[in-house]
Formats: sequence, C-alpha cells, structure tokens
Amino acid sequence: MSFSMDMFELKGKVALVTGAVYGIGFEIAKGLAAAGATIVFNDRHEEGVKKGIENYKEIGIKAYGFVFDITDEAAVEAGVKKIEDEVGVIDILVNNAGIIKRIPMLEMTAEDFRQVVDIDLNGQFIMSKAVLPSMIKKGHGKIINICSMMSELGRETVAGYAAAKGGLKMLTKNICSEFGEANIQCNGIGPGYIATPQTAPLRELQEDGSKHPFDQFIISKTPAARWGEPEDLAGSAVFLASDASNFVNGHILYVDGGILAYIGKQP
Ligand code: NAP
Ligand code: GCO
Repeated sequence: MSFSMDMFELKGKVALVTGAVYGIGFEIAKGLAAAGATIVFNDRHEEGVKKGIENYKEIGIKAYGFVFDITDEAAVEAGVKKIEDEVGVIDILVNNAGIIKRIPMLEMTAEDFRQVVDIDLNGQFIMSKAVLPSMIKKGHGKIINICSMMSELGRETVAGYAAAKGGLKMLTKNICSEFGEANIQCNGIGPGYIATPQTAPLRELQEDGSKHPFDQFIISKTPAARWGEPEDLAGSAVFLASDASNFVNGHILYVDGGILAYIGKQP
C-alpha cells in the first residue's frame, strides 16, 4: 500500500480504551475519536461510567461506557461480548487502566505487590485474551499496552509497579510473536512522567509554597524540562492504532520528553 494520509484514518473502527474516564486514557480516546474511531471505555463502577459518558459528551464525543473490572475474567468476557453485540467488534484495544502503590519494598506486603501486578499485568492479559478471537476472525487488530518508564528503569518504592510494567513490555512482544501472522499488531506506549491524578502526589506544593522535590527532580531528568501532558500521548496512539503502523509490531514507543536518552544534569 503506497503512503497516503488516509492511512491514519480510523473511521469505521471501534476502539476500547480501558479506564478512560479521565487522565491518559481519556486524552488517548479523544485522539482516536478525532481520527474517526467510535469510542468505548470501561470503569469498575456505574458512577464512573456515567461520569465518563458526561465527560465525552461535553467535548462532543458520543462514547459507549461499560462496567467491568479488568481483573475479573468472567466480567471481562461478558463485557467484551456486550460491546461486540451493542457497538461492534473491537478493532483497537488500548490497555490503559492501571494503578500504582508507592511503598518501600521492605514495607510492601505480598498482597500489595500482588494487587498491583494483578491490575497492571494480569488485567492486560485478560483484556487482550478476550478481544483476540474476534480480531483473528476479522483478520486484523491493534493492541496498545500503556507501559511506563518503569518498563525500563527502577526506583525506590515502586517494586510492584516496575515488575508489572516490565512484564507488560514482554507481554507486548509475546502477543506480537504469537499473533503477528493473524495480522494483529501489539505495541506499547511508554509515557514519561505525565501530569495526571496518578502522579499528583509527586507534584504537590510544599507547605512553604515551594515545588515538591520530586517535581524538581523529574524536570531536571527530562530534556524537555517539563512534565508531559496526557495529550502528548494521543498522536502516538493514533499512529499505533492506524494502518500507518501495520508493519510496526512488538515495539515500545517511549513518549518521555527524552528521559531514557539522558544521563542526567552534570554536577
Ligand atoms: P489515573 O489518572 O490514575 O487513571 C487510571 C484509570 O484506570 C482510572 O480511570 C481508574 O479507574 C482505572 N482503573 C484502575 N484499576 C482498574 C480496574 N481494575 N479496572 C478498570 N479500570 C481500572 O492514571 P493515569 O496517570 O491516567 O495512567 C493511565 C495509565 O498510564 C496507567 O496504566 C499508568 O500506569 C500509565 N502511566 C502513567 C504515567 C503517568 O505519569 N501518569 C506514566 C506512565 C504510565 P478508577 O477511577 O475507578 O480508579
Ligand atoms: C512514580 C510514577 C511513575 C509514573 C510513570 C513513569 O511513582 O515513579 O508514578 O511510575 O507514573 O509510570 O513512566
């Protein structure tokens, strides 16, 4: 297929973005909608789904919301079946939902660790497994896993999150390996430090009005010298969801303002 801008077009495609009521998922969904996709999202609670539908309506997007928890295999299978019946076969899955627990490793319980891995890794496996059969039948599909700096780097307090996001990078490569022949592309986006509710505690102002030390630390570690905004991720998501990336598979696209390229400020 020779190149044309139409390759970025998502008209007629159904995109499911998990946990996309706000934050990164919401901005990615906005980007996919701007490229023409029909947006479907989920939340664990009915109120979240209602809030999400309102959030999308406010910006002129008719989105379809469904209640299910990505860690509950039976609920996910029922949710995906409902989406297929009521909206259509899912062409694009963005595995965005996730949590973090910031606890020093020696204080982290096995249950804390398990919960993070369950939502940030097992949940992505369960979601992918649920959408793959119809993608295979339809003859194409795109799965985009939201990875992290912690797919490559470690830091104090995030043992569960780093283990899960490192695992998600390898799950991405494995889905690519196992389903590439079925014309399914599975890639990851690795956001840098993005200003969302998840990272709000790292940006809180100090009592004296000065910046949080972690806030300053991240700006000094980022060649772009700023936090990312959720909308910084939308262009990459559209690319990886579209025919423009049909020969890109098993790749993690880091959208990090240059963090992974940089050794840090010289003293
Ligand atoms: P966020 O603001 O905390 O939003 C996370 C979303 O996931 C929420 O809508 C949350 O719903 C949903 N969720 C959590 N557990 C779920 C479950 N079991 N089933 C269904 N939905 C669930 O996070 P964010 O910063 O936008 O992050 C989105 C993704 O990007 C996450 O995977 C995160 O790890 C990743 N990421 C974030 C950053 C960053 O700097 N912010 C950087 C790299 C990667 P509730 O409201 O119901 O909890
Ligand atoms: C943390 C952060 C990160 C980011 C992100 C980086 O505590 O270090 O929350 O893990 O959210 O995933 O890419």
